[in-house]
Amino acid sequence: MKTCRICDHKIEPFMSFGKMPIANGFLNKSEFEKEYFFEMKVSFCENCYMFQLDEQPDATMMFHENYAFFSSLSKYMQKHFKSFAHFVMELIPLPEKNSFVIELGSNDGIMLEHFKNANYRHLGIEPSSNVAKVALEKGINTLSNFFDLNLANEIYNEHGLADAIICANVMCHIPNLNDIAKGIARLLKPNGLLIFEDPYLGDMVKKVSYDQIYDEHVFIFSAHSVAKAFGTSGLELVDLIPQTTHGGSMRYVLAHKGSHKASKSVIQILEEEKSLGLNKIETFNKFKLNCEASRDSLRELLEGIRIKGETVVGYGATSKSTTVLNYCNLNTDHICYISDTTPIKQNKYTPGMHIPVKSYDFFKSDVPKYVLLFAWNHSDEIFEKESKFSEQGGRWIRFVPRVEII
Ligand code: DWN
Repeated sequence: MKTCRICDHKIEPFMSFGKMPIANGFLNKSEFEKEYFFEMKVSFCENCYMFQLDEQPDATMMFHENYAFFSSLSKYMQKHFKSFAHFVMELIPLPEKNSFVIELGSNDGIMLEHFKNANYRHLGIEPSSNVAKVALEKGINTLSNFFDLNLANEIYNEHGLADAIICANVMCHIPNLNDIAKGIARLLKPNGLLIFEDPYLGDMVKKVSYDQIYDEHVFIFSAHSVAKAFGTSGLELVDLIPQTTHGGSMRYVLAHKGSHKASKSVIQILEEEKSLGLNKIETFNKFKLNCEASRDSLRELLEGIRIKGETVVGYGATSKSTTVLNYCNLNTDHICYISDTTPIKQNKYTPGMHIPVKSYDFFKSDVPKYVLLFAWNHSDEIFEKESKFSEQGGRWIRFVPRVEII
């Protein structure tokens, strides 16, 4: 019997996805033998409503000098982070007032560069040194380190308090969330704001997008669980803004208790979550059955194509694809290679199932009939980019929100 990572309440996993490799652990053939695996089980805490991984590999196995994800590779995400930055600028004092912005997990500076260009005092914290280096080369103040209460104190001594602490697709990666919340409360000005967004539990349950569950995502948040987790550090929800990014995310705005008036959306979305049952274990027992059904129909569909002697290639060697490939036990019999625009992933093999990752040029040189869309959260951008594929009779296979050929 384990205890909850947030409230120490006793918890029991409600499902297992089986043995999983490191989601972004793209590797060479020579590394196959020593590849690391862990059993990926998930739990739901009925006391603080936190959806969480039972076991998470050590952070240094996931975030390091060869981290394989660069945020700026998506044009849509570049636009999204520009608007996120301006959303924050609207809520804090102008740079002339010496306002200070800190971003946790600032990656290659895709968002913080807008604050730099607008002359805000800013600081990025990015543990993966290779992506931090890209930001530093853009002149963005970046510390390559993991954020915790100690680092918060060091930042306070050197820079003082912050008007805003922001992050995107990062907070749900941090297992010692209680310590982080204390560090943030320590660093925020009395009327400062914490603003972060992450894949949303409500969307994951509705769309059965189980591929949001992988080693880096130790939590999948809801407004209920965020309110509880940050409440113990004196921070409360003041706004909730649903986002379409990453297949459905939520932007959480928090502040020191009593410092800001909460918007109507906070009550409204908490009510919606109750009606969706995001505070009940039964919802996740049902989610388990939906995941199994999705897995079985994807396998069946790909088996059917294989028996017909047709080939399928994958589009986007996402972290999410590692969960799908290993949970559904899909190998090169089903998918002969996956195309990806990320140089560090190309000419390597996917974690666990060892499917070759090829460049986009390779994909364009021989476009097959069937393409399995692993980067479904970027479907608008990809369908626009690949419009000729469908016109020339190409068929997309997708598995979120349902398994189908389109
Ligand atoms: O939370 C996380 C999110 C923000 O990013 C991280 N833990 C890791 C990562 O997750 P992911 O790998 O599932 O993210 P994406 O954004 O779904 O990855 C898209 C992948 O697809 C990238 O490897 C780039 C590739 N891609 C492509 O080959 N052609 C993407 C687009 C848009 C394209 O046109």
